[in-house]
Amino acid sequence: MKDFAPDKIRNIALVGHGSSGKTSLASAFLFNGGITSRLTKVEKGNTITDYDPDEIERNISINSAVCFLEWDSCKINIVDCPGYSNFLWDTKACLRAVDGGAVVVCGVAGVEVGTEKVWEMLDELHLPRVIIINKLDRENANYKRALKSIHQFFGRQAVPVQIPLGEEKEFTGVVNLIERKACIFKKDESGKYDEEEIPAELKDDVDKKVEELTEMVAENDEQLMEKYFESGELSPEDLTEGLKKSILNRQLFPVFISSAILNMGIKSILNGIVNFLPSPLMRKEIKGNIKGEEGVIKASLEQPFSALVYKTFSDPYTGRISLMRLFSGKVNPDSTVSNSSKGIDEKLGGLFFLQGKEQVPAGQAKIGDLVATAKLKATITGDSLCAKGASIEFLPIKFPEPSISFAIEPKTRADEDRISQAVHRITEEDPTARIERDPETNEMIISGNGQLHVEIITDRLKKRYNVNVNLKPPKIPYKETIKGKSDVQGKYKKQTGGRGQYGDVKIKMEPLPRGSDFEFQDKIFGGSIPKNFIPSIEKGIQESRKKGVISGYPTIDFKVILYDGSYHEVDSSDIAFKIAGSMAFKKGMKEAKPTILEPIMNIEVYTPEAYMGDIMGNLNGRRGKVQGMEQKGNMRLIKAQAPMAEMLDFEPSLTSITGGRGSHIMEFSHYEEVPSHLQQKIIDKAIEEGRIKPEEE
Ligand SMILES: Nc1nc2c(ncn2[C@@H]2O[C@H](COP(=O)(O)OP(=O)(O)OP(=O)(O)O)[C@@H](O)[C@H]2O)c(=O)[nH]1
Ligand SMILES: [Mg+2]
Repeated sequence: MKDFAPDKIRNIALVGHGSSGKTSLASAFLFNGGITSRLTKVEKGNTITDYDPDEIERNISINSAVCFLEWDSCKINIVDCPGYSNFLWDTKACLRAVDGGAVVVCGVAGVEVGTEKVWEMLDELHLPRVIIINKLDRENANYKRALKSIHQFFGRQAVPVQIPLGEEKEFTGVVNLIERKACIFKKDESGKYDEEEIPAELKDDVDKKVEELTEMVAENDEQLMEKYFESGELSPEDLTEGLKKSILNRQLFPVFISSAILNMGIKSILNGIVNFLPSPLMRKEIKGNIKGEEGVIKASLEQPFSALVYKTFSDPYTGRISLMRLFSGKVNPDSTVSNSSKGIDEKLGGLFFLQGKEQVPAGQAKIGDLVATAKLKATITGDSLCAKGASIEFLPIKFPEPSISFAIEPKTRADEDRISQAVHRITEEDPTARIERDPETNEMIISGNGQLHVEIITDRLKKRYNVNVNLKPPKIPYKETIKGKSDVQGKYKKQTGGRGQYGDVKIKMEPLPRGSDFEFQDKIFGGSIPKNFIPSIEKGIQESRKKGVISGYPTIDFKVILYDGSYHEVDSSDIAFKIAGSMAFKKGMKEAKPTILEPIMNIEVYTPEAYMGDIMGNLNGRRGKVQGMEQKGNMRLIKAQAPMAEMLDFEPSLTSITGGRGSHIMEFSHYEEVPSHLQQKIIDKAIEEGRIKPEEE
């Protein structure tokens, strides 16, 4: 593998709404870079970055994948990220590995809900970006409409550097506004084109666009502004330099155009990535902890090695593979480094670059590069690695809480035996997947970021680990809390022949605000209970609060104050106080107006205006509360909150109301009390499931 100096590396993520053409663009990039000998296609299942059988079967990206190519003496590392909302957590983690984003917008639909989500993620990380309006060859593609929606969402700073020649079937080429040249593409997907003068009928339009671009670039640079005033124009070199600076400072976002599947416009985009997006050495804002203190990691080869593990996956042959981004220094294969997040040493294996699923030996890795290594012992996604003694730790990667849970049932005993090993591997790779046993019902619960996510996890269980399961209806993670206060005694006393048992506690229980979970306060003065028994009392309460008194769901958002009690010189023990604590908790819970809480989701729905009334009606029928509405281009954004229990089948309703044109994103927001007339149903169900016994109610 050729060695690239850090300033010759570009790390970019292809991001955007589902199906906007990111994987197809990655294919076109790789073909133009000479990595593949023909243009691979998502439909043919032969792309480098959608290699997983799950992806090929569904024709969508489920996992991010890395690939690279050489362009204009630079190495471009590309992370092809998924666009569907169920998998955006992966996209978010991968953005930590790159220095810029290529935001892909569908030329038919314009900006969609996923586009806006990834834009927010890029904003959060202060990443510069280019925009690509793709699919311009497709029926109903409309460049002006797509550009208008980009302006409406992201402002006028999104500035065209190209305009299309024709669209839909007539899309034949592009005009590059910087060089003022027209490129007419051959119709054979080769990417070859003839450079021509700008067609006379477009001249005025091009002049106007060039002027707009020049003005926007000059506005951000005094020297260029002077030049522009004096001569009335800027040279292509000045424009490029000026653009580069404005893009780096996120004052401008250049808009490119393409047809990925016809291989049109791709070379200009690759030039744009090399010319306009920063090298790893230009990153200034990588915050972290250095030797225990907040600081900024210096992007330099001379600094000690530091890297962030942004992804983990398991390969059937190699085992666990960790993908890391180097932010400083260099590292050799087989060296021992420190995992500063866990405070342990890790021995690296060989280092390799990933070309989709292929492993290309890397030798030494340097600042800026994306490399992978196999078989790290304990390192997981989000961990920081660094040279021993350097103690560099990056900010952690925050993953969303799972938004939906289903019960699963192993089909046979053999499946049951295999499941725990498989679960371990799956959750290692996918930090937002959870598979746990519900202690009350003893059911296996699988949780993820949406129905599709959970279906894919169960598919994986079957295909990769030969574990067959039945997926049962979704589970709502209800909780219990209290609305009132109580003051109770829990006394455990047993006299059996020899040594007895004695524990006696008095506690007060009080509600806490939503989201505070649990607090235990020790207010024992004067030794009515010896200090050494207090942890056992808390433990007794902690264990029994996993199960509420009316529905058996875990209890949250309350405080227990231990204020009095008594003990026996001989008979008192840890276990006796634990039981006393547990008894007091149950009694206290019952006397403090217990109630059931349900998860409330934040929902954002994007829809054409015509369906807005129907969607609001539908949300109202789901106990939803509409919180706001915004006009987003020719779409409307509805923001609402609704109970998870009512939203499980929202997706098919939305598709049928909008004929597939609406999209939505849903995430957990907070817990709220279930209206009293609906609580009995939950209690009945809990009894049916064996979560609680009727007399326990
Ligand atoms: N006509 C046309 N179709 C395209 C173009 N680019 C992609 N497609 C098609 O659009 C669909 C989605 O393309 P992908 O490349 O998988 O899109 P993606 O953004 O990677 O999708 P996800 O990763 O699943 O979010 C496929 O059927 C492609 O063949 C294009 O430029 N023109
Ligand atoms: Mg894709």
